[in-house]
Formats: sequence, C-alpha cells, structure tokens
Amino acid sequence: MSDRRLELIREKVTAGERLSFDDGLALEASTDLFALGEMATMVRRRKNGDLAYYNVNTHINPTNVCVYKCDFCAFRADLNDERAYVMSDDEIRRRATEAAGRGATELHIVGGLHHKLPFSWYVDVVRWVKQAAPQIHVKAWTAVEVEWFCKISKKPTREVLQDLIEAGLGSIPGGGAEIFHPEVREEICGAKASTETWLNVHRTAHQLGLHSNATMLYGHIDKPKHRIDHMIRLRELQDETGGFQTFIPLAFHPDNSRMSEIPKPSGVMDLKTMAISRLMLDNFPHIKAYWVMLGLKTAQVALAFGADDLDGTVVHEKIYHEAGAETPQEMSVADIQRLILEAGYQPVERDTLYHRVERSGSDWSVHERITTGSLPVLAS
Ligand code: V47
Repeated sequence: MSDRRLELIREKVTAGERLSFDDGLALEASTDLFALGEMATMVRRRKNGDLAYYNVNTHINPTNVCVYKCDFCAFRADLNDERAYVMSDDEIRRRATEAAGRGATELHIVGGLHHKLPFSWYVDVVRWVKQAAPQIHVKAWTAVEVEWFCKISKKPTREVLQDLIEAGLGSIPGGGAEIFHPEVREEICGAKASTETWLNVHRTAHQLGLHSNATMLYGHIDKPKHRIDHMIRLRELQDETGGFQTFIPLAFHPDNSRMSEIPKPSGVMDLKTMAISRLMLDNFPHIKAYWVMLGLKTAQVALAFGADDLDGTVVHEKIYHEAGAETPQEMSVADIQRLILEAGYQPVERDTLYHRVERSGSDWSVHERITTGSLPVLAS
C-alpha cells in the first residue's frame, strides 16, 4: 500500500471518521505493522484510556457431542465416539460451586449440539449453575446453539431466549460466528446456523436486553475481503442495536481438526488482525486478545495493537486445548496484572458486563459500569 493511502486512513482515524470496506482492504494489504498498531492504539486509548481489563472466570463445556461436523473443530465427538461425554447435573453444579469458591464472577458455558438432549436440559444447565452459585454471571450458549434450541423445541428465538433468561442467563458469548462470507462459511461449516441466523439471534438477544460478544475465526481459508466483510456486518448490527460489548478475533488452531494441514496464523497476522479489528469496529467498546488462543506473549503484545481486554483466568477450557493450544489451563490474577502493567496499561478486574470488581479477601463486589452501552440493564 502506498504511504499516501495509509496517510489518508490515518487522517480519517484521527478525525474519528468511519473506515470503508476499501480502507479495510488497504489496511490488510499494508505491511507497516507499527503504523497499524499506532492507529489502533489511538482508537483504543480514545475508548478505554489506559485501562486494560481481565476477569475471573471458569469455562464449562457440558457436552462435546455435536450433530455438526465443522471442519475446524477438534472438540466435537459423535454420539458413539469413545471421547463423547455429557456432564452430569452433579458435576455441573460442582463446577459452579468450585468456581464460586475461587471467586469467579463469570461462568462461560458452551458445548456441542447433542443429538438426543432436549432443550429443557440446556435450560436446566443454566438453572443448576445459578442454584449452585447465584452470584455468578452466566454467559452461555452461542447463537448456533440457540438456533439448535429453536429447532428441537420448535419455539421462536425470542421464546427460547426468554426461557433461558428466566433460568438465569446473563449474556451470550460470541462463538459460532466463524466467517460470515458465504464463500468461506459454506466451505468450513455449511450445515450450521447461517450468517443471517447468527446475526438475528444476537439482534433478538439485544432487543431483550442481553449484551453479547462477537468472534471471528481467522487464519484458515479466509482472505482479507472475507474478514473485512465480517467486521462490516457486525458493525452494521451494532449500529442498529448497540448490544455488542466485545469483539474477539480467534486465531485458528489446526491440530486434530479436519483442516490440520493448514499452518497456524503467524504472529504478524495475529497482530494485524487485532489492529484492523480495532480500526474497523469503531462502534465496539472492546477488543479482546484471548490469551488462551493467541498464547500469552502475543496476547500481551496485542495490547499495543488495539486490544484492551485479556479475558480471564479461564479454568477447564477444552475447545482450543483439544485443537493444540499449548497455553496453560489457567493464569493467576497476579500473572495477568503483571502482563498488563508491563505493557504500560492499568489492570482492571471487570465482571462480564464491564462493571469494576473490587475484592476484599474472598468476597467481591461490583461497582460502576466502566463503559457505556445503549442497552437497558436487565432486572436481576
Ligand atoms: O465458535 C473452534 C472457535 C469458538 C477452533 O464471548 C476454534 O467472551 C480456533 O467463541 N481453532 C468458541 N478456534 C469460543 C468463543 C469464545 C472464546 C472466548 C471468549 C468468548 C466470549 C467466546 O471457538 C467457536 C470457533 O470459532 N474454535 N475450534 C480451533 N480449532
């Protein structure tokens, strides 16, 4: 890309103007990593000052049995597979109690779409964890799962979400988005929820007062135009609802998947994708560097490329570890804080909805909301 083109983009970013699809492609074509990082940092500082967030959370993946066979997934199992499992209600409750004992503020619950389990089981999972740990925020079930619930329950999206909210659902995680462009989606996960369905589940969730996140799985067969298209579709929905909190670019991990011949995305691609996400998604308050996928070192450096959130202490993560992630299962709060401080930012513990968390011994309490969103806060 010519210096002049990058200069024009820099002028737009400085003026707070929205970048176009072509600007996105120009950024993708640039190899001036420092310029991308500098522009992304300008936006990141404008939105989040010198704060960088983390949370204390636990993942529960209640089953790995899945009707779909997405090419990138190393986690799923067939019904009769020897790796197949379904956690019992006791196990699920125990996980929630354990998480509460460790001071977690969030349970992140996602899994497979089991051939035989009814919708009521997925509602019960939310109910069980809320009974075991009422103070914990439950971020559960991706839009792909919600669509599956509609199929098996024969209920519309709104009703499915209302049932889950009634059981204690607090927000929706960003998984299942993969790449929206049909050239890629049909190739890697053509059977599961379509782009329109994914977006519509989030639209409906936002209308019901739930916040949600969005992801993008990159570094496989995707091209620059697919990634920019993905971001623009999210930006358009965010203009409409304001319900997204955080965008999480997910680096593809090929091991044990049906795309195992594809090399992992490079460090340059990870950092460029982070910076471009920050620049294109001008209406998303947060960009997350998910350390479990990126590795600790890249996640820390990503704080200089537009990221303002490192996600959590994360215990019991299975989806990426099955796909070859070599990161530990857990990071201590002291480690996360050190990574953030070393990168020149102020660590802030947040809850799922970006309230500041304060701790005293094993007790915690939430304080003011750190960032604004246009959604009404649900009555608890
Ligand atoms: O949708 C699956 C991805 C996602 C692989 O909302 C893989 O805060 C890389 O969405 N290599 C689920 N990625 C996880 C997810 C998530 C993670 C952290 C935080 C949040 C949030 C959401 O994991 C799937 C898919 O895109 N995935 N397999 C793989 N082999």
